[in-house]
Amino acid sequence: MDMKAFSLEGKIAWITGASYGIGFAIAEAFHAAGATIVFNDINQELVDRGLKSYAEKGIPVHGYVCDVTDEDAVQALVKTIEAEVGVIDILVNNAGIIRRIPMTEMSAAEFRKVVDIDLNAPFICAKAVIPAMIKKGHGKIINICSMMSELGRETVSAYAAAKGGLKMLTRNICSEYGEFNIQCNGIGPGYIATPQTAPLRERQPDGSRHPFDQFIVAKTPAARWGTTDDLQGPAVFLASDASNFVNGHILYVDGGILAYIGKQP
Ligand code: NAP
Ligand code: GCO
Repeated sequence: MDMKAFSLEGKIAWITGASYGIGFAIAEAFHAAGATIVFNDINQELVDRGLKSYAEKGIPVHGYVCDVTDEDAVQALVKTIEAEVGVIDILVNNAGIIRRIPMTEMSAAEFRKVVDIDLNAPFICAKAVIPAMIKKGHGKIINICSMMSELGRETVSAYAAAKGGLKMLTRNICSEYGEFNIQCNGIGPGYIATPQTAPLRERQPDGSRHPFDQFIVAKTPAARWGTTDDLQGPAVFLASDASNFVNGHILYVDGGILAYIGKQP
């Protein structure tokens, strides 16, 4: 086997919401594999923060302000990227939010906002890049799903509904566009230490670990929270030619948590 199959040389990758966190780590890995990196975030402050962080790592990037829920803005951004950088070979739908609110206390507007960013936006971004991928004869779309694509828990009804839908959107893009040599797969991170999960890891007033932190570590065979680095190899694999016959698959990168019933208390 030629290991060049894992290379992203010559490829243009757009990672949404990648000023920091998981998206930033994926962009870092794609750069190391040879890709040209494009990222967006929701405002100039975050894009500037991202540009500074990438520069500190010596990673040349193209950064743009774009709210991925705004279809006109996304369509315009893709045209700008095509003019300024080139046709997008790899899309990573990473931008996402979570709101942890008991369902009966959550407003419909709050529910809609989570679904808009976590599910509607991946549809909007994929719809914007697929036509050029068809013309080019290949494309890779990676949707950042979640363990909540499979499991529920208290207070995350909107997020679980969105991420469950994102799993099926992934399978449907595979079904509809696989014949054009477009592979659409998902990555389902387990519990990863990023700003999004910081509230679940906060030290208690007495200095003890957060109960949820202790719960997750006990529930994970790897006995630790994941890091964004844990997602880099799987992301490069799904973005590369090495995965050209993998389609509609959700690759769970969770330390084994989905396979494990949990330690006896
Ligand atoms: P994060 O630290 O909150 O970063 C998400 C990024 O997306 C932020 O830069 C955020 O900007 C941006 N964003 C939010 N709404 C946007 C919009 N409308 N347009 C453009 N950008 C937008 O999250 P993360 O932990 O890196 O997670 C990244 C992805 O992985 C998300 O889809 C998340 O659901 C998923 N995930 C995370 C975990 C985990 O344990 N961390 C596990 C499974 C899946 P703001 O800073 O303004 O919000
Ligand atoms: C939560 C967490 C999870 C993780 C991730 C797990 O509140 O349960 O935020 O949802 O972010 O999605 O895969």
